[in-house]
Amino acid sequence: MRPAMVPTPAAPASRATQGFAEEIRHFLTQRPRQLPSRYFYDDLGSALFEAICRLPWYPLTRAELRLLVAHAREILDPGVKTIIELGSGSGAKLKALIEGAGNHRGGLDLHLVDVSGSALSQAGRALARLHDVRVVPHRTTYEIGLAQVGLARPAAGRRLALFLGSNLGNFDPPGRDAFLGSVRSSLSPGDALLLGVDLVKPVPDLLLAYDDPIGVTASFNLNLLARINHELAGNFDLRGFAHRAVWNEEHSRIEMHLRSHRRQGVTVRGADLAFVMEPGETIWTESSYKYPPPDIVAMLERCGFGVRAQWIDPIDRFALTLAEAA
Ligand code: AVJ
Repeated sequence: MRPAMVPTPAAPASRATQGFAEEIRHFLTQRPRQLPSRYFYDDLGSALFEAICRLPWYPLTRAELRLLVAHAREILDPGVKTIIELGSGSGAKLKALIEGAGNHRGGLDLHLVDVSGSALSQAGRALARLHDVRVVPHRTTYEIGLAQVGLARPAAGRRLALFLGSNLGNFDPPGRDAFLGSVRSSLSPGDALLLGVDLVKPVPDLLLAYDDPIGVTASFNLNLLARINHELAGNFDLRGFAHRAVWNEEHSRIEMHLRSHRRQGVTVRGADLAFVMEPGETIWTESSYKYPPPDIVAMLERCGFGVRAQWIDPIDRFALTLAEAA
C-alpha cells in the first residue's frame, strides 16, 4: 500500500531536457530575444513541417523533389556505397533519389541523422522497403551524427552526403562555413556532397511561403512556445503572441518572429527563468537565408569542395548543387 501523502520528488531532468533548458535560458535573455529553430521539431512540430511542405505557397519541397528525380542517375552513380543524409525528415526525398537512380547496384548503407525521433522512424519504414539497403538511424545533431558516421567507416566505395531542403538556410554565414567545413572533413577526396538550397526570389513569394494564409506556418512557429510550456513548465500565453515573417534585405534572409500583443510576464520554471515582454516586442525564432546560385558555388569552393554540377528549377527558384570533396 502506498501512503497517501509522501511528497513526490521532482523527476530528475534528463540530459536532453537540461540542455534544452540551458539553451532556452541563454537565448531568451539575449537582446533581441531569440529561440533556436532546431527546437521546432518535436512530434507536433515535425508533423506541422510536413504539412508546410504540402502547402501551395511553400514550393521548396516539390521543386527539390523534381530536380532529384530528374538528375538521380548523375547524382547517385554506382560507385557510391554510403549515403549520409543530414536532417532526413520523412525520408521521401532519399527514397525518390534511390528509386530514380535504378536498383542496379550491390548494397547501400543509409545513415540518417535527424533530431526528430518520429521523423527517423517514419524514414526508416519508408526506406527499409527498398532493395538491398541498410538503414542506420542517428537521433542527434548534425555535428554529432557526422562524427558517429565517421567512426563507422566502410571498407570500400565512395560516400555521398545529402544536405537538402534548404536546411543550410538556417545557418548564419560564419556558422554555415564552419558547418560545410566540418562536412568536408568528415569526407575523403572523391566523396560528394549534394546541397539543396532555396534561391532569392520576389519578396511577395517569400512572404507567402513563410506566412501562409491558412496559418500552418503560424502554428509551426507558435508550437515552439507550446513545447516550452509542456517540456519546461513554461506559462507562455499562446494567444498573447502573433506570428510574423519579415524579409531582411541586408542579410538576404526571411526571419520568423513571435510578437507579443501586450505587456506580459513569462516564467519558464524548468529553465529557472522569469521575464517581462513589452507590447510589440518579439522573439526571433528562425532565419532562412536565400542565395543567388553563384554564391552557393563560391561558398562550397571556399570550404574545400569542387562543384560538379548545379541544377536550378526555373519556376520556383530552387538549386541542387553537386560538389566533390577536393
Ligand atoms: C526546414 C529550415 C528549410 O527555412 O524553409 C518552413 C523551415 N520554416 N517554414 C525553411 C520552415 C518556416 C524550413 N527549413
